[in-house]
Amino acid sequence: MTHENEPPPESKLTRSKERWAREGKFLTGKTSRPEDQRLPPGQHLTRDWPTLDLGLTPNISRERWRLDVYGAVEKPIFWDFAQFTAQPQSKFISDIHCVTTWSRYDNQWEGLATRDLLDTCRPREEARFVVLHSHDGYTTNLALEDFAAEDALLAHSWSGAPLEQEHGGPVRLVVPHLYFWKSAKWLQSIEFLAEDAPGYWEVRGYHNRGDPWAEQRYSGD
Ligand SMILES: Nc1nc2c(c(=O)[nH]1)N[C@H]1C(S)=C(S)[C@@H](COP(=O)(O)O)O[C@H]1N2
Ligand SMILES: [Mo]
Repeated sequence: MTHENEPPPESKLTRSKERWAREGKFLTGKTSRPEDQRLPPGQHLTRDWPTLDLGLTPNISRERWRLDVYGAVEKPIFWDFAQFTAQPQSKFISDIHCVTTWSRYDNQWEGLATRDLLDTCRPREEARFVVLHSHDGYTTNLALEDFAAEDALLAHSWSGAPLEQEHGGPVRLVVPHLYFWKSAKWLQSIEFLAEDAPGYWEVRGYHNRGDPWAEQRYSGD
């Protein structure tokens, strides 16, 4: 993982990160694993990249795309694509684990780290959950700690090229430590909430959290 922009030596950004570190906020329990334990239980490795969605492929150009961040935040955001890419850029390499049992290693993503987004929008004290809203009507929910994982980002590029429309371009969320249904494609808005609000698959029998290492595939697992 590399973080390309050097943050200023001291800012409200670094101060809030220090505070989170003190409070143990956003800890996901993620640890680096030896290679033979890299594949979560019940998963198999694939080299291609399957497309999974509701059967709609919203056609949103980078010119028309906007990001709306609202709800329990000190500073709501409404960015066009140029404003979005003017934010600090991160490049993360991570594995994909889909609940339908395929996994794909070493995906190279580029975009805005969710932690950098949080430094800008500043969730209010009561904010505990995040709901992602997408252009196809899809929604998915995350605990704030999961959204804020150190390798989670709002990605506009994959393998050095603009993220393809079928994979959620212009911008999708990527949360590598959870099953891939949490990684909303065609991202439209991000809502911060005090109470949890299960999304499209979460109200249709999928697990509310979706940790692949604990095989949290379906509710009741
Ligand atoms: N907007 C939106 N995001 C979505 C979905 C969807 O239907 N709509 N499907 C989810 C599911 S179930 C999976 S497995 C991944 C698939 O991403 P991919 O098509 O890039 O492999 O996107 C997730 N994000
Ligand atoms: Mo999925």
